[in-house]
Amino acid sequence: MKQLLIILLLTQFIFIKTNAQETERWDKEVSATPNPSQQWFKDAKFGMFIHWGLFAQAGGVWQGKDYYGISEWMMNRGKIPAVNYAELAKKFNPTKFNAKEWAQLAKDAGMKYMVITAKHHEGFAMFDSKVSDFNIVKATPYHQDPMKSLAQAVRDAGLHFGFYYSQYLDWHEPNGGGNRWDFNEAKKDYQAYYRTKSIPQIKELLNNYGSLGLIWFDMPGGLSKEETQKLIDDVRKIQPGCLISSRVGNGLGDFKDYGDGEIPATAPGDGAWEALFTHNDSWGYSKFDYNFKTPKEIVRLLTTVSSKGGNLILNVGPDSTGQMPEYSVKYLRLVGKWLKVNGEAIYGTTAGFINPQPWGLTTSKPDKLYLHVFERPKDGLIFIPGLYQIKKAYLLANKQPLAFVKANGGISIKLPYLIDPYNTVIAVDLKSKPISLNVDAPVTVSNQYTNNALDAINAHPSGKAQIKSITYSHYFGDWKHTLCLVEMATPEDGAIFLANITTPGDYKVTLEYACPPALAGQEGVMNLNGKNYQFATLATSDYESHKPLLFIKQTIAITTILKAGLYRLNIHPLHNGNELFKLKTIWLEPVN
Ligand code: H79
Repeated sequence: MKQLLIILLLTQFIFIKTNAQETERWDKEVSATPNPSQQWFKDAKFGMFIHWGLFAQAGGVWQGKDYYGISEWMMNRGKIPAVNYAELAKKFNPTKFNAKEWAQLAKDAGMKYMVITAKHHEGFAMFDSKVSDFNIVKATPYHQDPMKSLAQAVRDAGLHFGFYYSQYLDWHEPNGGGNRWDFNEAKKDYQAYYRTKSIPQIKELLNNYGSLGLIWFDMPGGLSKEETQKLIDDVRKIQPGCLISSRVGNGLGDFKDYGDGEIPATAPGDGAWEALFTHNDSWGYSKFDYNFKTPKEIVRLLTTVSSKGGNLILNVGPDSTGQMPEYSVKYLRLVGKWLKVNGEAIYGTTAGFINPQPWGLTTSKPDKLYLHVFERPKDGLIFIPGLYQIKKAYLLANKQPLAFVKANGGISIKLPYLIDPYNTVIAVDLKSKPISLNVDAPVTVSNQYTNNALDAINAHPSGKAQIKSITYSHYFGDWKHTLCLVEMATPEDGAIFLANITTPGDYKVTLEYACPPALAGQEGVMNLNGKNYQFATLATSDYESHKPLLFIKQTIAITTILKAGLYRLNIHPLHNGNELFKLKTIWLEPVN
């Protein structure tokens, strides 16, 4: 029995390792000397990503089989022979494509740049290419180059235009990366692929479509650091101002891209960076994917990324007729309406210097702080810890001045009502820029909110415990990332959370975590308010990056806070054992 358990645990360990390697293929490092013409990118904050290719023709269906998950990977998943997949081109005829409409949609959405797939991993060029006949002009009944008119329309609309180009993966070519079902890996000559297709096509894109704001490389491979630098030099020679994404690989590139669907845990500093999300779960058009983010979710996502100082590039997947999904059109325009009123608090801002608060997030400009209120406290007092002096505060939407009062440890601004359910912005004129962002500051907890979250990011880990971004997926390739407190396996591997509880009363304490069935039942202990609370863990699911990760909410304590003040919550395993759980959040719910 014991041996079986050990084998079980070992195999799990191996799984975790290989999965980690697979998902660490997102290069996030950039050159120490990035392209200096990146200010437009830093100020832009919001861009449109478009995934368009033969995968839109299939929409996730191949020979009657439905492939849920990211549709642009269907060829790889189905190990579809390249010659058969290429047949999709014969029907690809986007007669409803209208470059001006797409440019107008991006503009109406408040986006400042657009990036479209010139060639995704399937190897099909969505532009007129002399390098390969496997392109939209030669191989489809459409016979036109949509990228020509799109590049023009986007620039005419005043936006920056860029191409996505998959530089290494090419499932159509014997020498391209990734296709091992048709072509023998041992016979692949990546250098030949770069020399005869990848680099010549990149040069076509740089030479034939006017000024490019950026080239978005993805999934590097097959090149040494020197060779990657040479590729960058080639780009620079043709278009010196064109920015390059970090996924060019080998720690080079001008701006950082995080993992698909990932936001960095904290503001990463001054360099240019981007978080990339898709509107639903697939990047390419998928017939069954209706999990579109609502306008409120998009506004809050954009705000979250801005509050850490980065850009959000949000993807849409047009279908094979050239039409954008109905809900993308509708919801992006609503986001644009919000930005028309509140754009000042997003464009050209830098990371907010106040920690995330129970009411929302902040962005900043010199002498200005913007409070993005997602949830109004019951008494309407927006408490800003660490800020003691301000000139004035007003609602950004209608300039209505707001009263403010000194509070214990900061300032409170009185918000009479929420003017916008997506995000109500309060602009604050500062006397001087105070303290900088401090992630270690205590979390404000009170009975003014229906619930209070102590998130993994707020933990002060000790021993082997650490805060980690855990990657998993639902269907296939639709990556999700959740920050968790992990590696707590002995009583020494624990964490402390600091809570500034501003209103006395009873609070319910609930742990939200994931725990593999084989490890459930281990005991932990939480110390709060002078008392130890013991618990045993419950089973959720095994962790594997290619599967969903389930979380459970388990209430472990109720406690009476008699006095407002700073409280330390300490949590750790009771005995030596295996990882206790992956702890996402500790909830402190006021009992009113
Ligand atoms: O273009 C979109 C995705 O198609 C692309 N990036 C965004 C912008 C992308 N390419 N690769 N990946 C994302 C991640 C690939 C992950 C992999 Fe796997 C893990 C490849 C092999 C293991 C998932 C599981 C895909 C195939 C098996």
